[in-house]
Amino acid sequence: MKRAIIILIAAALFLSYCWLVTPQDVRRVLRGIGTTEEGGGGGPNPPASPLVDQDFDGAGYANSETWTEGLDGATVNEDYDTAPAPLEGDDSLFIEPDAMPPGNTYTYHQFGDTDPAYGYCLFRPVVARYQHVIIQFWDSGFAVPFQIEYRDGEDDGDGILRISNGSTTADTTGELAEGTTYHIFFSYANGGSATVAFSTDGTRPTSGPNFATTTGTATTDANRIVLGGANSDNQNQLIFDQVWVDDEQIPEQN
Ligand SMILES: [Ca+2]
Ligand SMILES: [Ca+2]
Ligand SMILES: [Ca+2]
Ligand SMILES: [Ca+2]
Repeated sequence: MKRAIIILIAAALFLSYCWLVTPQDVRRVLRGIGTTEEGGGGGPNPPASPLVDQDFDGAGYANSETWTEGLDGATVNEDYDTAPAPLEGDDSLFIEPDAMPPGNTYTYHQFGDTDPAYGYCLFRPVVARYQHVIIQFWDSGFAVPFQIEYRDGEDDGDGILRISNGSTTADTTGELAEGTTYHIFFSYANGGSATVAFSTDGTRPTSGPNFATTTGTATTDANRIVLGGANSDNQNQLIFDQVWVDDEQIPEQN
Protein backbone atom coordinates (compact mmCIF):
# COMPACT_ATOMS: atom_id res chain seq x y z
CA MET A 1 0.00 0.00 0.00
CA LYS A 2 2.78 2.39 1.00
CA ARG A 3 4.62 1.71 -2.25
CA ALA A 4 1.42 2.22 -4.25
CA ILE A 5 0.87 5.59 -2.58
CA ILE A 6 4.43 6.69 -3.34
CA ILE A 7 3.99 5.71 -7.00
CA LEU A 8 0.65 7.53 -7.12
CA ILE A 9 2.17 10.70 -5.64
CA ALA A 10 5.12 10.55 -8.04
CA ALA A 11 2.75 10.14 -10.98
CA ALA A 12 0.57 13.01 -9.78
CA LEU A 13 3.59 15.30 -9.34
CA PHE A 14 4.89 14.36 -12.80
CA LEU A 15 1.51 15.10 -14.40
CA SER A 16 1.38 18.37 -12.45
CA TYR A 17 4.82 19.26 -13.78
CA CYS A 18 3.57 18.59 -17.29
CA TRP A 19 0.56 20.89 -16.63
CA LEU A 20 -1.78 17.98 -17.35
CA VAL A 21 -3.34 18.39 -13.92
CA THR A 22 -3.26 21.36 -11.53
CA PRO A 23 -1.75 21.40 -8.02
CA GLN A 24 -5.38 21.52 -6.83
CA ASP A 25 -5.98 18.14 -8.49
CA VAL A 26 -2.85 16.74 -6.83
CA ARG A 27 -4.12 17.85 -3.41
CA ARG A 28 -7.45 16.18 -4.12
CA VAL A 29 -5.69 12.93 -4.93
CA LEU A 30 -3.64 13.19 -1.73
CA ARG A 31 -6.77 13.86 0.34
CA GLY A 32 -8.50 10.91 -1.29
CA ILE A 33 -5.82 8.52 -0.09
CA GLY A 34 -5.69 9.95 3.39
CA THR A 35 -2.44 11.94 3.31
CA THR A 36 -4.09 15.33 3.70
CA GLU A 37 -2.29 18.03 5.65
CA GLU A 38 -5.54 19.55 6.92
CA GLY A 39 -5.18 20.93 10.41
CA GLY A 40 -8.41 19.65 11.90
CA GLY A 41 -7.46 16.02 11.50
CA GLY A 42 -8.61 14.21 8.40
CA GLY A 43 -11.39 15.93 6.52
CA PRO A 44 -14.16 15.09 4.13
CA ASN A 45 -13.57 13.63 0.72
CA PRO A 46 -13.82 16.45 -1.82
CA PRO A 47 -17.11 16.72 -3.73
CA ALA A 48 -16.88 15.65 -7.37
CA SER A 49 -17.80 19.02 -8.86
CA PRO A 50 -18.52 21.61 -6.16
CA LEU A 51 -20.18 24.93 -6.98
CA VAL A 52 -17.69 26.65 -4.67
CA ASP A 53 -14.16 25.26 -4.27
CA GLN A 54 -12.03 27.71 -2.31
CA ASP A 55 -8.91 26.82 -0.29
CA PHE A 56 -7.27 30.30 -0.50
CA ASP A 57 -3.98 28.74 -1.71
CA GLY A 58 -1.74 30.72 -4.04
CA ALA A 59 -1.83 34.50 -4.50
CA GLY A 60 -5.29 35.91 -3.75
CA TYR A 61 -8.26 33.58 -3.95
CA ALA A 62 -7.95 30.13 -5.55
CA ASN A 63 -9.53 28.55 -8.63
CA SER A 64 -10.19 31.88 -10.38
CA GLU A 65 -13.23 32.45 -8.17
CA THR A 66 -14.36 36.05 -7.68
CA TRP A 67 -14.74 36.90 -3.99
CA THR A 68 -15.83 40.36 -2.87
CA GLU A 69 -14.70 41.74 0.48
CA GLY A 70 -16.58 44.04 2.82
CA LEU A 71 -13.99 45.55 5.11
CA ASP A 72 -15.19 48.50 7.16
CA GLY A 73 -11.50 49.23 7.81
CA ALA A 74 -10.81 45.72 9.03
CA THR A 75 -8.72 42.74 7.89
CA VAL A 76 -9.82 40.11 5.36
CA ASN A 77 -6.61 38.32 4.36
CA GLU A 78 -6.93 35.44 1.89
CA ASP A 79 -3.13 34.88 1.90
CA TYR A 80 -2.78 34.17 5.62
CA ASP A 81 -0.11 31.68 6.67
CA THR A 82 0.87 32.82 10.17
CA ALA A 83 0.66 29.98 12.71
CA PRO A 84 -1.73 28.35 13.47
CA ALA A 85 -2.52 28.89 9.76
CA PRO A 86 -2.58 27.42 7.26
CA LEU A 87 -5.32 25.02 8.32
CA GLU A 88 -4.91 23.36 4.90
CA GLY A 89 -2.48 23.77 2.00
CA ASP A 90 -0.51 27.03 1.76
CA ASP A 91 -2.92 29.82 2.79
CA SER A 92 -5.99 30.28 4.93
CA LEU A 93 -8.48 33.16 5.23
CA PHE A 94 -8.06 35.46 8.25
CA ILE A 95 -10.82 37.79 9.39
CA GLU A 96 -10.35 40.38 12.12
CA PRO A 97 -12.77 43.26 12.62
CA ASP A 98 -10.98 46.50 13.34
CA ALA A 99 -12.64 49.26 15.28
CA MET A 100 -15.42 49.58 17.83
CA PRO A 101 -18.22 49.50 17.10
CA PRO A 102 -17.21 46.62 14.80
CA GLY A 103 -18.79 46.70 11.38
CA ASN A 104 -19.46 44.04 8.81
CA THR A 105 -16.23 42.23 7.93
CA TYR A 106 -16.72 39.55 5.34
CA THR A 107 -15.97 38.09 1.94
CA TYR A 108 -18.52 36.52 -0.40
CA HIS A 109 -18.74 34.56 -3.63
CA GLN A 110 -21.74 34.12 -5.92
CA PHE A 111 -22.46 30.58 -7.13
CA GLY A 112 -26.01 31.12 -8.46
CA ASP A 113 -29.46 30.01 -7.27
CA THR A 114 -29.15 26.55 -5.70
CA ASP A 115 -31.73 24.54 -3.76
CA PRO A 116 -30.96 22.76 -1.57
CA ALA A 117 -27.45 24.07 -0.90
CA TYR A 118 -24.84 22.21 1.15
CA GLY A 119 -21.70 23.72 2.59
CA TYR A 120 -18.51 22.82 4.39
CA CYS A 121 -15.50 24.68 5.73
CA LEU A 122 -12.62 24.45 8.16
CA PHE A 123 -13.01 26.99 10.96
CA ARG A 124 -10.68 27.96 13.80
CA PRO A 125 -11.68 30.58 16.36
CA VAL A 126 -8.39 32.15 17.49
CA VAL A 127 -10.21 34.76 19.54
CA ALA A 128 -14.02 34.50 19.54
CA ARG A 129 -16.08 36.33 22.15
CA TYR A 130 -19.76 37.30 22.48
CA GLN A 131 -21.63 37.01 19.15
CA HIS A 132 -20.22 36.71 15.64
CA VAL A 133 -22.07 35.77 12.45
CA ILE A 134 -19.51 33.50 10.79
CA ILE A 135 -21.26 32.00 7.72
CA GLN A 136 -24.27 33.08 5.65
CA PHE A 137 -26.09 32.22 2.46
CA TRP A 138 -27.35 35.33 0.68
CA ASP A 139 -30.06 35.10 -1.96
CA SER A 140 -29.98 36.82 -5.37
CA GLY A 141 -31.30 40.02 -3.76
CA PHE A 142 -28.65 40.02 -0.98
CA ALA A 143 -31.19 39.01 1.70
CA VAL A 144 -30.13 36.35 4.25
CA PRO A 145 -32.24 33.16 4.18
CA PHE A 146 -29.65 31.24 6.25
CA GLN A 147 -26.85 32.05 8.66
CA ILE A 148 -24.64 30.55 11.36
CA GLU A 149 -23.77 32.62 14.40
CA TYR A 150 -21.13 31.78 17.01
CA ARG A 151 -22.39 32.71 20.48
CA ASP A 152 -20.28 32.97 23.65
CA GLY A 153 -22.49 34.94 26.01
CA GLU A 154 -20.17 34.26 28.96
CA ASP A 155 -17.12 35.83 27.24
CA ASP A 156 -14.99 32.85 28.26
CA GLY A 157 -13.71 31.62 24.89
CA ASP A 158 -16.13 28.85 23.97
CA GLY A 159 -19.50 29.14 22.31
CA ILE A 160 -22.37 27.35 20.60
CA LEU A 161 -23.55 27.71 16.99
CA ARG A 162 -26.97 29.18 16.25
CA ILE A 163 -28.52 28.70 12.81
CA SER A 164 -31.21 31.00 11.47
CA ASN A 165 -33.64 29.88 8.76
CA GLY A 166 -35.60 33.04 8.07
CA SER A 167 -36.99 34.05 11.48
CA THR A 168 -36.55 30.61 13.07
CA THR A 169 -33.42 29.62 15.01
CA ALA A 170 -31.89 26.46 16.50
CA ASP A 171 -28.80 26.07 18.69
CA THR A 172 -26.21 23.38 19.18
CA THR A 173 -25.54 22.54 22.82
CA GLY A 174 -22.00 21.50 21.94
CA GLU A 175 -19.45 24.33 22.02
CA LEU A 176 -16.49 25.34 19.88
CA ALA A 177 -13.39 26.49 21.77
CA GLU A 178 -10.74 29.06 20.89
CA GLY A 179 -7.55 27.42 19.61
CA THR A 180 -9.23 24.36 18.06
CA THR A 181 -9.87 23.68 14.35
CA TYR A 182 -13.36 22.47 13.42
CA HIS A 183 -15.03 20.93 10.40
CA ILE A 184 -18.39 22.69 9.95
CA PHE A 185 -21.09 21.19 7.69
CA PHE A 186 -24.29 23.08 6.89
CA SER A 187 -27.33 22.92 4.64
CA TYR A 188 -30.30 25.02 3.67
CA ALA A 189 -33.41 24.20 1.63
CA ASN A 190 -35.76 26.88 0.32
CA GLY A 191 -38.99 26.46 2.31
CA GLY A 192 -37.49 23.47 4.14
CA SER A 193 -35.00 22.61 6.81
CA ALA A 194 -31.59 24.03 7.67
CA THR A 195 -28.83 22.19 9.52
CA VAL A 196 -25.43 22.73 11.05
CA ALA A 197 -23.03 20.07 12.32
CA PHE A 198 -19.43 20.27 13.51
CA SER A 199 -16.60 17.96 14.57
CA THR A 200 -12.85 17.98 15.08
CA ASP A 201 -12.23 14.81 13.04
CA GLY A 202 -14.17 15.36 9.79
CA THR A 203 -17.22 13.33 10.71
CA ARG A 204 -20.64 14.97 10.18
CA PRO A 205 -22.96 14.45 13.15
CA THR A 206 -26.67 14.08 12.31
CA SER A 207 -27.84 14.22 15.94
CA GLY A 208 -26.44 14.99 19.37
CA PRO A 209 -24.85 18.09 20.91
CA ASN A 210 -22.86 19.14 17.81
CA PHE A 211 -25.91 19.19 15.51
CA ALA A 212 -28.88 21.54 15.14
CA THR A 213 -31.74 21.74 12.65
CA THR A 214 -34.83 23.85 12.12
CA THR A 215 -37.57 24.14 9.55
CA GLY A 216 -37.86 27.87 9.12
CA THR A 217 -39.56 30.64 7.23
CA ALA A 218 -37.04 31.49 4.50
CA THR A 219 -38.37 31.04 0.95
CA THR A 220 -35.55 32.11 -1.35
CA ASP A 221 -32.71 30.11 -2.89
CA ALA A 222 -29.13 30.29 -1.65
CA ASN A 223 -27.14 32.29 -4.22
CA ARG A 224 -23.95 33.48 -2.44
CA ILE A 225 -21.70 32.10 0.33
CA VAL A 226 -20.47 34.63 2.90
CA LEU A 227 -17.63 34.11 5.41
CA GLY A 228 -17.32 36.46 8.37
CA GLY A 229 -19.96 39.06 9.00
CA ALA A 230 -21.34 41.18 11.78
CA ASN A 231 -20.01 40.74 15.31
CA SER A 232 -20.15 42.36 18.70
CA ASP A 233 -16.48 42.28 19.71
CA ASN A 234 -13.66 43.91 17.75
CA GLN A 235 -11.08 41.54 19.23
CA ASN A 236 -12.37 38.48 17.38
CA GLN A 237 -9.89 36.71 15.10
CA LEU A 238 -11.23 33.93 12.88
CA ILE A 239 -9.51 31.57 10.42
CA PHE A 240 -11.33 29.77 7.60
CA ASP A 241 -10.08 27.31 5.00
CA GLN A 242 -11.24 24.69 2.46
CA VAL A 243 -14.70 25.99 1.62
CA TRP A 244 -17.06 23.88 -0.46
CA VAL A 245 -20.65 24.50 -1.56
CA ASP A 246 -22.55 21.95 -3.60
CA ASP A 247 -26.09 20.87 -4.51
CA GLU A 248 -25.35 17.50 -2.91
CA GLN A 249 -24.36 16.65 0.66
CA ILE A 250 -20.63 17.19 1.28
CA PRO A 251 -19.27 13.71 2.10
CA GLU A 252 -17.74 13.18 5.52
CA GLN A 253 -14.39 11.49 6.04
CA ASN A 254 -14.35 7.74 5.46
CA1 LIG B 1 -5.73 26.55 2.28
CA1 LIG C 1 -8.15 40.62 1.06
CA1 LIG D 1 -4.24 33.03 -1.11
CA1 LIG E 1 -18.83 30.27 26.61
